[in-house]
Amino acid sequence: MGVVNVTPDSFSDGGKYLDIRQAVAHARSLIAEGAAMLDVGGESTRPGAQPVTLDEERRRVLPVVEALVDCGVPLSVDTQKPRLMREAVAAGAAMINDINAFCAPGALEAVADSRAALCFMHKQGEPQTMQHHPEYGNVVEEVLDYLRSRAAAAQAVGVAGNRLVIDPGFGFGKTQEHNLALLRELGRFAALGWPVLAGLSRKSMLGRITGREVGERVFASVAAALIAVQNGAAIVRVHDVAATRDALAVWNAIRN
Ligand code: HH2
Repeated sequence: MGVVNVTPDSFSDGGKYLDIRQAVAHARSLIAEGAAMLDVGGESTRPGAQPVTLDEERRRVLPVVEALVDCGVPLSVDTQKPRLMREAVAAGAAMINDINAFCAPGALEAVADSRAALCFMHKQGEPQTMQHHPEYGNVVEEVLDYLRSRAAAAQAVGVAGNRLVIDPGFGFGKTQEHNLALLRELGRFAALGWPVLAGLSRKSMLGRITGREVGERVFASVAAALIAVQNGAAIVRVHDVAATRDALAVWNAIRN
């Protein structure tokens, strides 16, 4: 899954693709690199990010979805806003990716009566403050329980189990130890039976390991994506598609 951020403030590529034409061109280059799907987002959720209004997010996201709807790969829209979820699905989005796990009032209902997939991500707290004091008794058990309960809530409003995707939410209200434990134990998430999405690309947990700035985390990101897939991830959300594809191709060749 290639990341298309139509934002001025995303942590790794903020401002680069804010213009609709630039975002669409970037999306097409990710497809040419081998992205099997794209995730279009109009609101940064990095630690400390400020929320954007519905109008602004809509203005960023919908024209990009409309321009790419026939691009040949499924489109995911990264949003927490029920109105935009509905509009994105109507515009042809195949998945809604919600870092808030469809907890906003009306979010589940906005997508339930469509055929779109729903990606439920775990986070603790809100982006503005989530990295201040993340705390868990047992991070793996708590995140598993949370995702199980959100999947049950979706199924209770009529969403078929085969439309669900789950994501432990790396970096969203988690310390380094929490993130590493979740990556190490990712197989337990896959064992729940829903496809697991892992978003590790260029994140600060990789900066902490390597000592590298965000623009220099490609190798670490590729390693992390490969480990995630080996541990059961079905989808890896990445900025560096070509490099990730190559690493996965090597792994696949050996496996097969
Ligand atoms: N991470 C980011 C955004 N959306 N969605 C899911 N399901 N999982 C993730 O790990 C995830 C996500 C943060 O990355 P990015 O989009 O590159 O930055 P920003 O939030 O600053 O736009």
